[in-house]
Amino acid sequence: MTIIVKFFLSVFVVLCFNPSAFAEGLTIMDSWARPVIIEGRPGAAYFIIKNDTGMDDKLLKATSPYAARIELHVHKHDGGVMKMMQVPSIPVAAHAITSVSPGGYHLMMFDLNKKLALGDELPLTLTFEQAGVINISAKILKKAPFQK
Ligand SMILES: [Cu+2]
Repeated sequence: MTIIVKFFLSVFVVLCFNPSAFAEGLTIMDSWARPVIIEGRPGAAYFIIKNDTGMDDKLLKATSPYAARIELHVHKHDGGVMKMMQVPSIPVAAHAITSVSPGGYHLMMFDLNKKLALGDELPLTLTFEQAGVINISAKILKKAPFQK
């Protein structure tokens, strides 16, 4: 087997067994959500969007069977005060990464019909303008999976 064939085979294997969700060159990585132990409290979900395409894209909508409503939010510094506001979409430029993470963009989930305990999985359906629908499962964690 030539080196090149081996290379393509290994890429194929990586793509097949990578647990992150991807569609049309858009990859969602490191998805997680905060625990919600008290009923009625809103939840927050985070992930990293990697756009390997040559086209700008944007997250337009998120839904979950566990939440009546999910809003796209951003945190902004405004006169020394951290404010949270709803945004119509979350952009991810061509060949770029957008981090949906604490202190920045996040998904805010309202009227959860289920407590989110550590270790649980939260199914999320993300709709992008270009890439379409991507289904992910966010792990309930205290902090981002890449944080030590
Ligand atoms: Cu929020």
